[in-house]
Amino acid sequence: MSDALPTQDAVDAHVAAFARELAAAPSLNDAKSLRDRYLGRKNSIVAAWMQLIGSAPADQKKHIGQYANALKVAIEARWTAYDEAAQNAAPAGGVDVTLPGRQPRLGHRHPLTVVRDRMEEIFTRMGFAIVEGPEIEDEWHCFDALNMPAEHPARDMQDTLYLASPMPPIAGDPESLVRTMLRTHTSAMQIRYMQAHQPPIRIVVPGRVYRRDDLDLTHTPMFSQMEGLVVGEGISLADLKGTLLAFARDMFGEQSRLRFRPSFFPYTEPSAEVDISCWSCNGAGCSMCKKSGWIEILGCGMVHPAVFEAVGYDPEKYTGFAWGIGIERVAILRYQVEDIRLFYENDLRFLEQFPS
Ligand code: 2NM
Repeated sequence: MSDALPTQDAVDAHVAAFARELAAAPSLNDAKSLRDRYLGRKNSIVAAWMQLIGSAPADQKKHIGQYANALKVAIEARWTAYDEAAQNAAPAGGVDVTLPGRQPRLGHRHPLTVVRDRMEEIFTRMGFAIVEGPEIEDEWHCFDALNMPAEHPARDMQDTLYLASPMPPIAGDPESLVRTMLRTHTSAMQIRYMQAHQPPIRIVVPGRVYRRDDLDLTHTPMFSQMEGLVVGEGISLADLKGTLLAFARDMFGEQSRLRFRPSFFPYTEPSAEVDISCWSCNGAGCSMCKKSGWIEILGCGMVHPAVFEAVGYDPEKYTGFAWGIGIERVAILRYQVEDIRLFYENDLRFLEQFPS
């Protein structure tokens, strides 16, 4: 092509060929050497045409000069357009697609949620259903049905957070106007569940409960519980002990042992407080268990016949057991947290210590 005499057709042919080759150039370096073949000072097509001017007859010098210049301008224009597009397409040096991407900052579950999820998983595998209920309750579900009559000290304003307004009345029913409160335990939901279902029953009820407490290292007016309930024919204290031991071994390790101490709850008879062998020293005595070898972990008992009567179950036919465990207490023991308030302050310096 460089041999072709400078004519307008030759200019058009060179420009078309340059455009075609430029579009096919596999890299910027290939494109640059292509450019040099057309525009370079030496040995390029434009340079060859420029040289022709010197050796051409005087009457043709002007035409050859015009075609050579037209070719130079047209090739330069195409190169500039290509080069600008290439500059915009990638930063200098190009993109290294083999570099690892930036890690996004991931959130994680709250430590109380981790503990609650783990407990739910254990009981789900044992065949329990997870049930949740309302946090605003009435006195019958929270106290009366649980064998806590009107004079019971737990019903006192000192302990319970009553709401200023009653539940919305049901039209035409004056008795529906009842005093409402924040539930002091999730047992109110066990009552609701028994009213709505016939035995056999196997449920755990996780959720927030409220008490009129001042804040300190071990108390918050709101905390979380998980209560469990099993009801059926022939359910015994042995079933209670076996269920809680299976939970303790799964949650705190196979070496766990349990110790049942007689206690009192209005809604169970007999009642017990349960200690677990210290998982830090396995019972030998350390700072974790205050040198006793045992750590108090939950309360439990066989459901009181008065509770069954309140929900319309025949206490001659059915027996059952129930327990209550504090989720914060388990988390405090597991993670050795000094102050229960940390769970509710949302300070990231605390929460980031529990990645999971
Ligand atoms: C506890 C300890 C002992 C309990 C009893 C019931 C119900 F509704 F079945 F009567 N629910 N939860 C119970 C029994 C709770 O918490 C320390």
